Amino acid sequence: MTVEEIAAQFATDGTIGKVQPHGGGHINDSYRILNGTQDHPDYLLQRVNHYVFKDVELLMRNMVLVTDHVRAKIQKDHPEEVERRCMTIIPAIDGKSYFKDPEGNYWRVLRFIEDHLVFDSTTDTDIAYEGARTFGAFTAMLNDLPAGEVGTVIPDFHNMKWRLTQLEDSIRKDAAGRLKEVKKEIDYVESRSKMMLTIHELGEKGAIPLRVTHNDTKISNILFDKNKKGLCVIDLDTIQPGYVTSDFGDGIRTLTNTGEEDDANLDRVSMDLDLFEAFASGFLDSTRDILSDTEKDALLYAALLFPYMQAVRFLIDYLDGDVYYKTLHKEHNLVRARAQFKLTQDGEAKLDDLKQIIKNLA
Ligand code: GN1
Ligand code: MG
Repeated sequence: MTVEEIAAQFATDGTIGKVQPHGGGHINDSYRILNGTQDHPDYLLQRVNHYVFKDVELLMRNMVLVTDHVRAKIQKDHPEEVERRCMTIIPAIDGKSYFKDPEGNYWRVLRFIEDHLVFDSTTDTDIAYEGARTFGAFTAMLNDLPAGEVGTVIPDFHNMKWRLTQLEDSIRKDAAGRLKEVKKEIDYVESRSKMMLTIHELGEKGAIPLRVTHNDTKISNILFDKNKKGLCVIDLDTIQPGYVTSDFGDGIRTLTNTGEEDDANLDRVSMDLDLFEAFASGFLDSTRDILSDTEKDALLYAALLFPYMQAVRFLIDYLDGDVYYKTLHKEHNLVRARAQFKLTQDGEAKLDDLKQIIKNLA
């Protein structure tokens, strides 16, 4: 089926005009459906990667539950802007929240939010603050949705213990014959594994609660309005039960990096303290009243854990032969892993500063 034919399977208003590729992302494919009829909204058509997301029905059920929950809150505070501040899922004509094509691909349609800004990265601390405040507000709106009500889309997604086991497995198999190239990286992983299990252990003990978490809090998953105020949290695929540290940690990982996620020049990769402070400040301004002291203390470890865990994930995919992340060249996952290890090391070197910043804000 063509994307136009697929778009026609949904209960959209107006007519389907041009359908054009939209945005980046390592996992899903997105298209913007331009409305062929004036004064009718555009839409976002997405093919959900079902290699990564094994249970798309569950994923969509979570997405409906969470957007309904959040919409009800936004309705109270910003009744005039509900459709800009919350994703709207457009059902398929059979009423389902997705459409499965004859080849077995899963598709969904969302209302396109007009006149937004997206930042793939930023050095502007106001934008960092706003992004974090918006993610934190999302966490806070979900505070009263019990974690058990959403399903687990990717088991053990941010479980460091399991990621280490997965790495051992990939080392043992050495499926792509690349093990010999990554000895140094593996030594580093081992040398830090104990500290990096801190959050996992707090969770196991029940010292930090399971919440409904977003699990992919990069700045590009926030839509901003034209005044650079945070508008809407997007990319809700990985919503599932998790710890608040995921949403803080992945935000820090992606936002504070002075280099690229896949920077080949490691001198460019470091953790920017001003951006760290801005993100922590925005996140805590929205969540200060709902987080426990133990959760607040755990945020510091999250700042190191998330670059480290992402590095391990890229390393695993490199060893496995690039089966998970889309790659642009043969060494891409290795380059990514090295950049994320560098970010972890820089965070370690700045640990006292990070600690002080969180302490002052919490
Ligand atoms: C993937 O596709 P994207 O960019 O939203 C990944 C995240 C990683 C990120 C690294 C389901 O997210 O967990 O942090 O790449 N998503 C999944 O860039 O694995
Ligand atoms: Mg994502």
